[in-house]
Amino acid sequence: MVYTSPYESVVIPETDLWSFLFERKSKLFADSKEIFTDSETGRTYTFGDLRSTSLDFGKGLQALWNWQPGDVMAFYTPNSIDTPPTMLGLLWAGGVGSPANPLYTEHELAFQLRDSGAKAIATQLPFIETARRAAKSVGIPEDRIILIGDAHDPSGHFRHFSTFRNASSSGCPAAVKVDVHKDLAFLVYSSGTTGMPKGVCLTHYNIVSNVLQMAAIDSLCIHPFGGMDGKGDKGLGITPFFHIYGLTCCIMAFIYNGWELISMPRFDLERACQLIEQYKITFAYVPPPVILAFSKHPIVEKYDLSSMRMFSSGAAPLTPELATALWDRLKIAVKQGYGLSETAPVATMQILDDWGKFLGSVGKLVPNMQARLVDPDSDKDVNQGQPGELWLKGPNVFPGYLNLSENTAATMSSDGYFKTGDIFVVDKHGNLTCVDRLKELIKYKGFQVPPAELEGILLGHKDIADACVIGVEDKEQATEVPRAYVVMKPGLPTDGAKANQIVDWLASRTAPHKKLRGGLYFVSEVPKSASGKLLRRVLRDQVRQVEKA
Ligand code: 4UV
Repeated sequence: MVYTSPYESVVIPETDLWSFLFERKSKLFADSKEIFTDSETGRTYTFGDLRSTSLDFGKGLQALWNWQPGDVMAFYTPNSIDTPPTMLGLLWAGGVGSPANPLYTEHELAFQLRDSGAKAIATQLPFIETARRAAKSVGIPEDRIILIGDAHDPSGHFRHFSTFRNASSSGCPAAVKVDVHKDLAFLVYSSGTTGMPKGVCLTHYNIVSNVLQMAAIDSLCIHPFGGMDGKGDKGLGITPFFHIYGLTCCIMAFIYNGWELISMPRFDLERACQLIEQYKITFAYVPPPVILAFSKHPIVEKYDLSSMRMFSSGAAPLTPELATALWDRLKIAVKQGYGLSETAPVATMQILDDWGKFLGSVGKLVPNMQARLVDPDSDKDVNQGQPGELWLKGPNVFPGYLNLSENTAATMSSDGYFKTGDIFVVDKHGNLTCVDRLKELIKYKGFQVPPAELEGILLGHKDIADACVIGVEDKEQATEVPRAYVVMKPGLPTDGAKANQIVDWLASRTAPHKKLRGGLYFVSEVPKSASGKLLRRVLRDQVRQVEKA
């Protein structure tokens, strides 16, 4: 059975993202409307600033670097209010943005730079050393590293993006013409259903679609120009801009809707509470561990959070208990959304009225989306109420993984659906609930941890013969955590000290969210199929059985 979004379809214009955001015929807000404000400095971009700064930067890229359509720029930076104008200027010039986690190691960053074919890197001063080393290892010249943020390089060696303004010519030619269905706006990285991180190609049309699909749902939840205090809604920018969640739901949706985002460079609970009180913030997009912090931590009591009307939770499952705990304590509703990098990202979302009626659900399909729930063994639809793999179709679904046609083919059905690798049930109202994950991906606080990547590093350890990494639940932190099962080479120690040593050894080679917080266990073998394929799921099911008993 094909499930169709119950919401009225939205009309999606065939427009590039820059023009979609900045050249709307019937703009509903003034150029002076504040859109991005830095939580620490108070520095602000109004809608008009964003437009002119992005235009200047785009022109500067063409004039100074001869930037060509399709050229990729990596963004290796924590949330900065300079990311939106830089990213959009890049798009204006026909470029493609590829954001990376600023806590990536040199090796992790180099992987993405190489794979995406990045021609330049935008970063901030504290991250310059890692950026420089990664750039060198893939042959990006040092003068193609530019700085954003408040700090300039005192030596002047690394150019600040704002200096591109001075180089720009006058006049305002249109954005570089793109084929909105083929040309990419973003290249984000996800491991998908299996293996190493892959470049998820997202076209201009994908992103424009998702902004409009979300806006249709938001119009049922948020009152853009009313707000709690009559001055309009304000969001707290906690979600990382380097993840598709932040990129679409924070950067693009806020510009489109004319909302103000108070952008935090990193999440800190007390600082978040201060900002909510100070700016009278009304909503925020967050992952579940942030809901946990607001519902449990004593520090929250010190602040007046009465302006907050709603959290939207996504990127990992939110339990009904957590949603209820937040409401009981603060009377803040938390609705849930679901999606993936491959769906740009929002595929389903609760509306505010539904959150308490359908606790644990991720809501209904957003407009213009269709879905099937399928038995992955037979590719046949399951009966309603039965769990099945969620397959999705819609204008926000990506065209494929970069240079990986086999992976792309494996993830698309013959009737044009994208196979999510997540198991869902649907109720008679069309509310979807995620009940399990078929794919091997682990999510630590909403961040991706690809097991194959950690296993690959572990196998590079001189003492290790084999390894299998799975996700285990950490209820206290409301997240999964990665755990390794390791086979040592014969005769080597398998005690706690050795396990800790390997955990630390691995941690020094990865970004912090990939740390083996679920521990490392020594085993005599890891489960494999007759053909030698690692059976992570068997191990995961065994662990679940033991934990249940
Ligand atoms: O590719 P990715 O890292 O993408 C995301 C997307 C986050 C979103 C999407 C839509 C929203 O409305 C929102 O608020 C946040 O994280 O990881 C995709 C995988 O993350 C899991 C699921 O396994 C996906 O395949 N995931 C994402 N959201 C949920 C979830 C959820 N609400 N419940 C359970 N799992």
